[in-house]
Amino acid sequence: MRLIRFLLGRIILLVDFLSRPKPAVREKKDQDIVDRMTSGMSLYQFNACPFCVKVRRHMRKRSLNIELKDAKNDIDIKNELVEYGGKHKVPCLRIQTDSENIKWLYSSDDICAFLDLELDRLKSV
Ligand SMILES: N[C@@H](CCC(=O)N[C@@H](CS)C(=O)NCC(=O)O)C(=O)O
Repeated sequence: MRLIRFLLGRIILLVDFLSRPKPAVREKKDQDIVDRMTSGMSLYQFNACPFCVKVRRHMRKRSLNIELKDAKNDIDIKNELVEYGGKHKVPCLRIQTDSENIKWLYSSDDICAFLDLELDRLKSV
């Protein structure tokens, strides 16, 4: 079972690599604004999880530079996710808006939708 899961993971990573979306290109000043928007975010994820790959592709296509945290191999990050996020499930987006305001958003669909909403919000200001 472990071997099958491992092999499936490698296939997912290979297909992802071979079909990677092109990143959006923005003027530097616009990318700086987007980078500021994502600066308080980090994605807790597993390298070969298909839901995490989906979110990473979503980020890449939109050129969203969000810090990746390995919640599978790094025990401190895994513990952080469980303690503050509430469960060991990935992907999970940690969103820090200020020193007291931190949100933990689970589910790949919700994360992708949230990121698009944030981008739309930037365009409208
Ligand atoms: N519906 C969720 C599914 C997420 C999911 O099932 N993630 C798996 C990894 S692929 C997980 O976190 N499993 C918990 C574990 O392995 O401890 C999503 O779209 O994000």
